[in-house]
Amino acid sequence: MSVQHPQRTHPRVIRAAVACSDHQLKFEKISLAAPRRNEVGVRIVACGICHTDLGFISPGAVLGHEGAGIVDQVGSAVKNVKPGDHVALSFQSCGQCDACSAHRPVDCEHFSTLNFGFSRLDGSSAYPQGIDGHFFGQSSFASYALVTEQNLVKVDKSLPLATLAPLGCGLQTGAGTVMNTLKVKQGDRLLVIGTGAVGMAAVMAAKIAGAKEIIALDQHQHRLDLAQELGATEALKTGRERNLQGQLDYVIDTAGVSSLDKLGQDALKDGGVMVRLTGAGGATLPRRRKILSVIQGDSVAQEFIPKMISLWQSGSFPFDRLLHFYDFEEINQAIEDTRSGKVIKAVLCWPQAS
Ligand code: CXF
Ligand code: ZN
Repeated sequence: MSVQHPQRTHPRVIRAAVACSDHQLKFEKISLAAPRRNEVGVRIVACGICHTDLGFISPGAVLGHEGAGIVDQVGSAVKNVKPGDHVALSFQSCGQCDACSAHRPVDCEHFSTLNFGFSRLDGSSAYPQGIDGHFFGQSSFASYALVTEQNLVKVDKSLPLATLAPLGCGLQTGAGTVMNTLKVKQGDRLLVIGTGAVGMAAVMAAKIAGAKEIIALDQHQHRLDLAQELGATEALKTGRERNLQGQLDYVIDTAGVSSLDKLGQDALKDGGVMVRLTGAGGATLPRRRKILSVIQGDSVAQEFIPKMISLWQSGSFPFDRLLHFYDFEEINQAIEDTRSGKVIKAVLCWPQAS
């Protein structure tokens, strides 16, 4: 006989880092509605900071989209997780449109609303008036988030949740671009512009794929040094680039700086492919080259996050070397260090009850 747990139906009080008019984030106690039938309440343990969060800071917003935590409550229609399960969170998709049915959640017809609309798909909000939540279907700069089965990935309880948190966006984007979108193979030559978390993940994935030349370009020497430890065969400092004209199979632009984007285009061989992970450039294409705009490395999070975890466990994807852990209370400092480039991937952690 199954034991029935009473469902909590009233709102709960959570702590959330709410953006203020001075661009600082301040912790507030706010109420959050109980999960609907398709929703999952997750107690957040940690959350990475991604540059996309910084671009959406506006008064009332609760950002955060690289959350990881423990399932606390599930709605009646939720099938694949139960309270106590550990989960990593990723981007949101509807699970029902043509693209989702075709196993391409990055092309979900509701991608913009679900990830950037600060509401559920039907326009409602589980947050109080004046608070913009549901960012990427999670708003994980908080002690608790309401998610769905589409943006959670169940992970083994023995794994460190704070380490796994950034897999859900930045690392998935960089590694997925190399493995899923470009399918880089042995002997290929590529340039990675920008060695933040996305670029570093691309470098590590290209090494796994057996690329012959992995050139990293960045303005920070400390990042270039780490990129070389993680697999880059050559490091180029911005402003001191060498001539790469027509030499490369692939260019991955994670920086979105138009002069570097142009350098990347010129570096491609005929038939070469360039991926833009941020909007930049707009130049014409006099030669036969392809420029792709890629979201989340064309990943299905439920497949790609376990793949990254197993590559990490085998030692070939040492993404933990990119992480700097902060207490959640230090969120403004962590944001400043992310903006300045002092840290590659800041991860905010709530204190854990022992
Ligand atoms: C975002 C970038 C903008 C399009 C959706 C995905 N990736 C990471 O934050
Ligand atoms: Zn992101």
